[in-house]
Amino acid sequence: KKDMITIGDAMITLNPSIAGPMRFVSSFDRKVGGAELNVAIGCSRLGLKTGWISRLGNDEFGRFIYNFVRGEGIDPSEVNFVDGYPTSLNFKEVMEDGSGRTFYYREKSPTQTMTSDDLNEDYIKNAKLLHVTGVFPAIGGNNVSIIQRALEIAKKHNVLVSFDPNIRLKLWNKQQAKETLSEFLPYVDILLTGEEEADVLFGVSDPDAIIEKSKEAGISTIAVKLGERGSVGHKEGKTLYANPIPPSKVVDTVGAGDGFDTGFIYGILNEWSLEKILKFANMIGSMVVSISGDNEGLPYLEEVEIQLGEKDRVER
Ligand code: KDG
Repeated sequence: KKDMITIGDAMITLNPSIAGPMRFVSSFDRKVGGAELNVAIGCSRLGLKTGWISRLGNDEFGRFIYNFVRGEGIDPSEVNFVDGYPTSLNFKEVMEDGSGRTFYYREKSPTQTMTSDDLNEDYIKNAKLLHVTGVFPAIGGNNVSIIQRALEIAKKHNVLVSFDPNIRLKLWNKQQAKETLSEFLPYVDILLTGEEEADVLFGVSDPDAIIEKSKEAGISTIAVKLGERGSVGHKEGKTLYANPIPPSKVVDTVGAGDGFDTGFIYGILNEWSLEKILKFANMIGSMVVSISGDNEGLPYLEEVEIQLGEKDRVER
C-alpha cells in the first residue's frame, strides 16, 4: 500500500545561473518542477511510499523527468509517454532576495491527453492519502474531470484527500479558479492554503475566518500558510498558531509551500499532534527556501530532525 499518491503536471524547470531580470540571464540549470510532484518528492525523501500519476512527452526531457522521479523512489507506474505533446518548460527569474517570477511554456501539456477513464481505481484505492492541487486542473484538457473522478474514487474507498489550491494566475483567472476548485471542497479532508488563495476561494484572508469557512465547507483539518509569518493550523476542533522558523538564507522561495505540505502530510499520516505537525512543516518550508530549485531543498527526515535539534549532526 502507498502512503501518498498525487496527480500532477511536471515541467523541466530552468533555473537562472544568476539573480536578476531574466532578460540578462544567458544560462540556466536544467531542473525539474511541478507543484504536485514536488510534494511527492518531499514525502518520498521523508520515507513515505509515494506514487505520481501523470503524462510526459515522448522526448528527452520526458525521459529525464521520468528517471528523476524513479531516482527519488516515487512509483512511476501510472506515468506514460505521449507523442505530439512535448514535455513542458518553466523558465524562472530569481531576484537577489529569493523572490521571482515564472514563465511557463506549457500550453500543450502531455497531461492534456489524459481522460478520467485513464485513472486506475485500484491504484487510488491502495493509497492512504491522495494529494491534489489547483495547478493540474488549470492546465486544460480533461484535467478538471480527472481530478473530480479521482476525488470520487478516493471518497468511495476512504482515502484521505489533501488539497492545496495553488492558484496560478498565469494559468487561469480568479473566477475560473474559484468556480472549479469550490467543486472539489466537499471531498477534501485536509486543506493546505495560503491567505491569498483562500481569499479567491472563500472571499476571506484572515486565518480564523479561513478556518471558519473551511469548516462550513465540511473540512476538518486546515493549515493556513503565512510564509515568513509562520502558519496557523486547525485539527480536531483546536486552532494553533506556529511561529516561523527563519531560514539561514533566502535563496529561492519557489516550492516553500510544497515543502510545508510535505511536512503536514507526513505529520497527519503519523498521527502527530497539531503542534508537532506545524513545527515540522514550518521547518521544511524554511529549509526549502534556503536552496536553489523547486525541490532540491526538500529534506530527508534525518536532516529535519537535526534542524529541529532532535538529532546531533556529525560532520567529520
Ligand atoms: O509550487 C512550485 C511549483 O509551482 C513549481 O515547481 C512549478 O509553477 C510550477 C507549477 O505550476 O507546478
